[in-house]
Amino acid sequence: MVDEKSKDEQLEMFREDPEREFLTTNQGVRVINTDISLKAGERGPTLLEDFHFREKLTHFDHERIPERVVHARGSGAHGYFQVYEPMTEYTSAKFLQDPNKKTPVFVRFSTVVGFRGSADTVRDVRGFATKFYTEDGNYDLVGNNIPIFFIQDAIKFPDLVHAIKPEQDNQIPQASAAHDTFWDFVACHPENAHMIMWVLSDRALPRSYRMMQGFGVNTFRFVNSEGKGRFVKFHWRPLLGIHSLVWDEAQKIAGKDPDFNRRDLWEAIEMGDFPEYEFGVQILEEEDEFKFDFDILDPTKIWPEEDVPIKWIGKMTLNRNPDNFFAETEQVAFCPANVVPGIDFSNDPLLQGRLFSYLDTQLIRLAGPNFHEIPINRPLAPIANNQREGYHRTKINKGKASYFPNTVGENLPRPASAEEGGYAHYMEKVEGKIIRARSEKFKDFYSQAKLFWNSMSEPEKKHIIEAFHFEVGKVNDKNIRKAVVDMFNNVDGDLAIEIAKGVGVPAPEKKGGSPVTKESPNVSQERSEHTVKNTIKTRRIAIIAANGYNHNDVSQVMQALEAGGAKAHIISKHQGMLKSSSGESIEVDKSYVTTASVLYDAVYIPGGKENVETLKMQGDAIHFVNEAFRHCKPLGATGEGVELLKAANLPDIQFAGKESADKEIPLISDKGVVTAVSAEDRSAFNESFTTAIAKHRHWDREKKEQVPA
Ligand code: HDE
Repeated sequence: MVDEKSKDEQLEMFREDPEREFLTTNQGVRVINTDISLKAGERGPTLLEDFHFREKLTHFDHERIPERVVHARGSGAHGYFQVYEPMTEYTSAKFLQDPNKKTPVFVRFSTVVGFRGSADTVRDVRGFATKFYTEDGNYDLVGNNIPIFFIQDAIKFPDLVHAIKPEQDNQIPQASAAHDTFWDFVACHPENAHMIMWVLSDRALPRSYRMMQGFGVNTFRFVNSEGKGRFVKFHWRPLLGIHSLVWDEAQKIAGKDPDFNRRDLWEAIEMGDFPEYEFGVQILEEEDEFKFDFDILDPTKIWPEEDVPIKWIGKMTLNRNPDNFFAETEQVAFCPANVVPGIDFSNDPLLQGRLFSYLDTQLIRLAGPNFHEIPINRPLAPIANNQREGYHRTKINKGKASYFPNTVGENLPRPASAEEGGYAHYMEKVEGKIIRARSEKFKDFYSQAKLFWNSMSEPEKKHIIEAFHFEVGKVNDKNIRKAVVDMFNNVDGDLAIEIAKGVGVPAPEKKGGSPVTKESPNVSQERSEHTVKNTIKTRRIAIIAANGYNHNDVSQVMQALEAGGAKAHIISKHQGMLKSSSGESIEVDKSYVTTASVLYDAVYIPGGKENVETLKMQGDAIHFVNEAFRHCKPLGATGEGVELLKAANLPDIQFAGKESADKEIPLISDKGVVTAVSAEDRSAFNESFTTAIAKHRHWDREKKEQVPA
């Protein structure tokens, strides 16, 4: 019986608490000294017979394995999955039948392009790979946070990856698409158009792995116990909503905290804020295969949710951090070909290639064919077959025979029938000539790129144009820049004109564009019904303070934030204790030099005359406010704290306060800047500030470009 604890229990057999009393060699011999090598005389050469020295160095010399060729940088977490209701009608997969069953999972989130030590917040697709340890064997859903892909056929994958990785001669740039070879590739491959729109959108800058969607991308199949198949696409949606960073912020975080997303995931799980994602499927009857103006096997196309709604069928909770990064997160091996009965493939040509590539890459990355024995990769279902040798084999199979059929080993292990749980491939009827071609509908490169563009909110459109300016603006070759502009003229003429303005090439001579006028609001993060803007759960709020702060203000706001599930940090010039105007004290969590506004979701400034007089003289405090303002984050201030916002010269913002000796302006919430001065308004402040934080960003401020950041 597989349950929530099964994988943990299996891993327990391999865990070792390192606090043993004596240091030993790998042969278990106690070591007498590990600091000084064995020498011929105090000043003589080191002796070869110092086996401890040799073992220690040799092991160290071999401590690296090749990083993944893509998705090298990742972070993992354990958890479990639970289905809402039996999916018997659609699939025989056992982990999708019983709502009481908790199937253990291991998830690895990743960036794609950067090397293992690169920064988290680069503009990139994010991997979202899930290993379900089911009673039928391991099922891997190896997805991304963008529902489509750059190319239509796996044979182009090496070209794509060679183009986007750092350039051949100098290995520049790291973890970035903003260079000539990538945009050359884009301009040579119009099938990229739709994916580029997504990659230049806010989707490529997730605020947190806990706040991004996941997609299976390729078309798969559900097959029920009667052998009926249906096409499916898989989706994950985070219960915290879908939220992103802004580009300037993302770049700064890459310096301030390159581990931003990794740390966020780790800390959330450590604090018990377990990330949760709903699992959804779009299900398509086989008879509807040709009903659409796109080919359902084309991985550069979504199935718009308006046409094929998502059925939300279960929930995944990530509740445990790995014990050891290398053993688990680095050595985990995902493969889209790892399926269980009830889940099958489609002829999507990208998927077909993926089915080959993952096992192949793992053979070299994990050095041989026995990597399924590495604890994190072991299924919970028993393994029995005749594959027994090869590097790093740990299992000791007893008996004489390693072939089938046999008479010396009771003819076991034997193949199972479908009724006994044997995997029966879906009996799809296939006909055709051997040919290098794709169906006609694959050639429509622009309609869904336009659909995506049409669906964006105004701020999202602005971000895409700015992303083009950054990415294409970094391309040295003007011909490539021009080719990109011309390519996107096929998507939307106005978009092409806007791109051209920022990248130093002329706009297209003739305004073009796809005729598509349809929208699909759920592809927009802002407009999507899958996003959530009514919770402040797990958000980080910076409280900027100095000596003389108003203790009542701080404790009230902290209480309200914590009640909503947010975390507040006190930030000041120095670490240590601050004294309030009424004599209490509070510990500073971070100093200006150890943190920055970009690492927080919102900023609050409490009252206190001395407090604000001090903050007004600190460029770092003013910068904190300015930067948060420019990144459209909620700002809150009460009492004299409002004076700091005023000192930061925030344009066109209305503040609460005294307008004249006898006129007091009450609580104001203007474009996410929430201020309260009178005691009465302060009681309403918490709710107003919390609402502003739940909204995440206040884009109407973006036009205030005069504010420095
Ligand atoms: Fe992958 N991909 N991929 N990919 N992919 C790998 O496998 C590949 C694609 C994805 O956290 C590699 O073990 C080909 C789409 C994730 O360990 C490799 C093609 C999607 C991860 C590989 C694709 C993905 C990988 C590198 C085009 C979203 C990281 C290391 C046909 C659905 C998994 C490894 C982890 C990793 C091949 C395209 C997702 C080389 C040939 C589309 C999340 O096998």
